Amino acid sequence: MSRLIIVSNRVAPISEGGPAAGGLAVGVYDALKETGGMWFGWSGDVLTSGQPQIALEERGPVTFATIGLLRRDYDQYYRGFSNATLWPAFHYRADLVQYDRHEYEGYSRVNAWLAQQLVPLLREDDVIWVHDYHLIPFAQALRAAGVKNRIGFFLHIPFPASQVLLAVPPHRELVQALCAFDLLGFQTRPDLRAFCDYIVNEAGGTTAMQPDGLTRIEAFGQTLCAGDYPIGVYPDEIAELARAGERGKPVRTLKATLHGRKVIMSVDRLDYSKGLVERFRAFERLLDHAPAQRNKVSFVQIAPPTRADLHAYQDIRLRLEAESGRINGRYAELDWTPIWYIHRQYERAVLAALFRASNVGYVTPLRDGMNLVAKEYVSAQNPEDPGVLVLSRFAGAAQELSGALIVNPLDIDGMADALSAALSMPLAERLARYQDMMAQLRENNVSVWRDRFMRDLGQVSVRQGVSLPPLERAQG
Ligand code: GDG
Repeated sequence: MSRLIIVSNRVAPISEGGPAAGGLAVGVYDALKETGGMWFGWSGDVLTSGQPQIALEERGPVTFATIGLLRRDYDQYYRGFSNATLWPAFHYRADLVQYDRHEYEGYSRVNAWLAQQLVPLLREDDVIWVHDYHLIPFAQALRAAGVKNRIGFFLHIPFPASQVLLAVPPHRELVQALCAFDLLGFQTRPDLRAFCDYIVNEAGGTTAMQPDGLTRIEAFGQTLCAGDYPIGVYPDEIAELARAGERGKPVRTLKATLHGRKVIMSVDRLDYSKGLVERFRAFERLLDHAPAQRNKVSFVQIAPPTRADLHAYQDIRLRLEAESGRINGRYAELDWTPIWYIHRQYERAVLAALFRASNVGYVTPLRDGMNLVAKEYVSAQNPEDPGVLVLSRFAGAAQELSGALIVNPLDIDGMADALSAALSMPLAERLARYQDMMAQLRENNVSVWRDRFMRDLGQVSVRQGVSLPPLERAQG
């Protein structure tokens, strides 16, 4: 029986009822419960001294294996190369890339060290699924330690165009490291295409579409497969959460404060990739151009803090505070605040209920691998009176959610027009768009995402040269 080993930078905290966070954690935890297995990664602790030790915790068929990071490792691997170099580059922000060779060495060192920690816990027929940009060299490190198991990788963020990736000095080493996996998963076809473009035009490798839909890649003396696997949500569970919260206190408070005004809703980690400043300006432009909307609509932006110890994140926070203050100063009246900017986290159920209570979901990242909030917003709507999704073309979700009003987040007038159209859209059109998107979300829910990846990982046998049996389900 093959066990599943999930490796991610952070291991999602699991309470009795399952993970509190969204899509990825829920989907991955479900897979682990079915196949049995282990979730390995950083505990979230940063140690100032001593030697980090793995903590093992069993929950039914799932083992959580977590380990702390030393301060220097946290600074170089996580804060430095992962989040100050790779994150901006992969989100097409070459202008924000900060590169320090020592941080890259730290990134490589921590990947090797984490791999060494995992090796003694592995069995011969384990299947390993590694997640995201923090762990690009992980398979290479496992291979160096003699691990022969099948190893897959899923990139949650975009894969950038070659000319942007070249801004990361060790780009070639990173792509070579990716080629040590057996299967690479990207969120969308454009991401997969960008990767293949690098392979062919920068690495001198080859790519070929196979009859099974996977792309076979040969580069750096390795053969592997790659595909696109758009991550989903569980739309019906979110709908149920939203419905259950309809009469809850947060929604009652919102409605009482709005006095019948319409509401535009956004929820994002406070990240410069999410296009918040442009979004605020487009709302301002709506008020500029459509005076009839003044005092008739409020925009609620929930933006919990994230990576607050990085300069670029302090900067976006200051810019956003300035913009919301400026716009509110310009338009607010004694009984109306145009923008409610809330720099705080809310419970998942509260967010779902707030989505349902709002008229427009305003999701306009400058770049986003997928954007689960777009999918959660649609899922949470009242099927009889749904709100409208305004969605950036640069979110991976725009490849699937054609029922949204698709916008370019750099086109402020275009976004203001889309907001105006969304606020006045007749019920029949809202219903048609909602039903179209819900059908898509149900068809590609998070189990489908996970099962497609696991099936393909179970079938690729290019490295071992033999066909390994598909993964079995855990008993009981
Ligand atoms: C990365 C990729 C890709 C947000 N605020 C609160 C809260 N959230 C939840 C949302 C959603 C999740 O966090 C955010 O997911 P996104 O997909 O929108 O964005 P990233 O965090 O950047 O995620 C992204 C994703 O990985 C999965 O592959 O889609 O492109 O960048 O679920 O609802 N949850 C709670 N309180 C909050 O205040 N409970």
